[in-house]
Amino acid sequence: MEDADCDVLVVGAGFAGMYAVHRLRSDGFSVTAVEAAADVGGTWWWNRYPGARCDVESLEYSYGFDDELQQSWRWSERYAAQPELLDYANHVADRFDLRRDVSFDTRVTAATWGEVERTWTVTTQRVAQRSVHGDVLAHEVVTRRARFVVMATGCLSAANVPDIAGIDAFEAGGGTVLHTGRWPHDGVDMTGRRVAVIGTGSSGVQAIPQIAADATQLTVFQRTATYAAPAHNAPLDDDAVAAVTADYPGFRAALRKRTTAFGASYPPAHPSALAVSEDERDAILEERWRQGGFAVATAFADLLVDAEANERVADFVRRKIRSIVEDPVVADALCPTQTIACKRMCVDTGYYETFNRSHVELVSVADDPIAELTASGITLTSGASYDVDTVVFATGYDAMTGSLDRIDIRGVDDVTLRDAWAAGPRTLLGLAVPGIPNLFTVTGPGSPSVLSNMIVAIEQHVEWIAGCLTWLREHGRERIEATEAAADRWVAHVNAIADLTLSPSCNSWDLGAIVPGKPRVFMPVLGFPAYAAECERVAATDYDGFDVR
Ligand code: N01
Repeated sequence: MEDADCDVLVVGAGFAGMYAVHRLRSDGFSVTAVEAAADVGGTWWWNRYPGARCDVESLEYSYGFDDELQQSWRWSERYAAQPELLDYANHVADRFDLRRDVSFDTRVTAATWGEVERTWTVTTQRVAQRSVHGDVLAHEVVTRRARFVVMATGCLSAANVPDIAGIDAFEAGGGTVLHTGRWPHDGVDMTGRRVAVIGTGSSGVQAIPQIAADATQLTVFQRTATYAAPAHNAPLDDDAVAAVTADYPGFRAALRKRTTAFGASYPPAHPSALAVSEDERDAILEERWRQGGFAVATAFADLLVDAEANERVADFVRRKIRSIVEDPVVADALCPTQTIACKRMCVDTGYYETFNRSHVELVSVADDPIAELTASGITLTSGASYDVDTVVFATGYDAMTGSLDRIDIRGVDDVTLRDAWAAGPRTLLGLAVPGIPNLFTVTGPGSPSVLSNMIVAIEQHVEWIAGCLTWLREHGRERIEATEAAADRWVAHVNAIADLTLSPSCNSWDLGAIVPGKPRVFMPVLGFPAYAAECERVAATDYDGFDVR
């Protein structure tokens, strides 16, 4: 093997990359990380839209790998807002002196495996000059070589801006175009503006009430109505914090035993929505609505496996929407018809109430899609037009594969990851790809990732990868690759589990449905504990399913 610049190159310095740097460094590997943003934080560095907040409770959505770290941090609210999450990322980076091994403002554009050298050559572009608006005016190319690559590029980081004609014309006419995941750092003053928000997923649902508070006029373009339950966010009181911090390790261990690795505050699910009377069911759901967050979505164990059970819960939420929204026509349009909790349920603060405000209009684009942006606003296919001066795309992400696909990754025999995944992503455990040796994906497609608590999923993956690299070192091995057969079995397993549920029944980004033309393959695997046990089994059997040399 030829000399490399470092043992491991980590791509990304969000929560996954930060922990990878710390853990691999602690295990005696030389590590370099590269990060496209100017600092740590990943998702929470980019997502600065008004109302951005995590929908997993803050005491759960935080690292558990170091007890002194978790005892050193005090969350202020039940659900942390983006600025506090970014402060937390900075706190971790400072505490473990992570930045000394991270090159910021550096984007990976290509990574090529050298079979003879058993080394990755990674091409990066480092920003050399930015305009006052932050646009990259010049960059320099820097090449690095590493024995292993860890892709900590995030599941929801490649922004999806629909291919709608006329964006240039709109901007030339003085209009402002924004995406929730690429929000300007100095904020946007919406006062006096006529704003359009396109998209009503988690990001739109959080941003819409906040934008409505400042804008003169807000028009929401909805393609699919969404189910949202109230967050009931509030400051965390000292007793609630102490109840967890008194035994943080026990709390974390209990989280890892939960299917989603979050939701410890929700009561256990009732066995079936169909095994109780209508009154009992409504009483259970009322209580869960009062608890807020994902308590409704986790009320009954058969919610995601029995269509009738699902419909009963969906009906409850629709009745809630109708009780909140005053105009029955608008309420009707806001009532979703698809399987509830098939797409991730939204956790809101005043979302449905916002449509009672006189300056807020809901426009359905389900049957009358947006045709184009013009110098003065938005025109639908029917010809209906809306004058606006700001368009906010809350249109989500090229989820799970987008951030990897955008890099020219070439493995054995120059096979590209894009080609290998042309019919949909194919991995072993969401960690490794056949034909792409010595490269690991953190929370990649085929792992629980976004269907679980991302921080728990990240810790489990980074620890597995660190354990694998340590094993290779101890056994004098230098090359590891997932086998085709094991990856085929794993993809079949992921889809077989999904097919036992109602999860594939809606147009979710889990299926790649947000991005036109993307293959429809169910990407994340359901069930964190069984997944983690399988990862442990593979490691304990000297990496069954991997070709190790
Ligand atoms: O994106 P989404 P998101 N014309 O893909 C619509 C996490 N997250 O950024 O449903 C018109 O959910 C699209 O319509 P449809 C969380 O995991 C978490 O909101 O495809 N509309 C949909 O309404 C979440 O699930 C938090 O018909 C178009 C919306 O845009 C994930 O990120 C906060 C369109 C996209 O919704 C993604 O959430 C934010 C078009 N051409 C995000 N294209 C919290 O922790 C797309 N849409 C709370």
